[in-house]
Amino acid sequence: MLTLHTSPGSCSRASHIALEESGLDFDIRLIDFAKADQRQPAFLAINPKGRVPALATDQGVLTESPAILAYIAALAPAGLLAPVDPFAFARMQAFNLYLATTIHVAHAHGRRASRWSDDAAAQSSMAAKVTQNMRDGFALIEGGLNGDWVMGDAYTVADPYLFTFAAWLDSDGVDIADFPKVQAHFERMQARPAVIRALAAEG
Ligand SMILES: N[C@@H](CCC(=O)N[C@@H](CS)C(=O)NCC(=O)O)C(=O)O
Repeated sequence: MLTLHTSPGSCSRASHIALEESGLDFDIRLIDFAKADQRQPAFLAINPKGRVPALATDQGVLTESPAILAYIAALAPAGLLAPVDPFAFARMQAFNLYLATTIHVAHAHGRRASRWSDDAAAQSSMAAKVTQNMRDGFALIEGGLNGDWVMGDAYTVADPYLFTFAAWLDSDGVDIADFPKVQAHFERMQARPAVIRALAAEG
């Protein structure tokens, strides 16, 4: 059995959607950031990093979105959620790692600047760069999109991951309409039954 520890609207939404798409048996545990659930001993025993997503499996707990997404794709029927071709798979991973290490971090410099500095001036300086950094990152993504999905014609776990970060653009001061392919992808994603189910389960 798979249990995803996830928080509404967070990066863990991508793993939640991927599970919905996979047809695998799973359940979710909602982690409430407003109650600081992620810092409570019960959750730290599951993920000492104090972050979501955390996927509990029969073999142990997996963390880090790109790893969880690749794992879900590997459990799902071949080709359903990730390319079978090794080079295409690596390209999907490159996209997901760009989201994890550049886009996610650029976003976090807004609300979570205290991770990098205790200095109030440095924190506001980092926060002031969020809009520009997100805009630059999404300009790059826009330029690389070619087809309905991140990987072209085939839907993969990169799609819910992109969808999750695209939902943050507005709060980062970026108008998604400035990126027509990203916006069309976002709308395509919103129509998918798996996405509708995951968002409903988030509450
Ligand atoms: N590198 C991790 C980042 C996970 C992460 O930062 N999750 C955020 C939500 S988007 C979190 O749990 N934040 C809680 C906190 O910072 O207290 C991944 O890609 O999964």
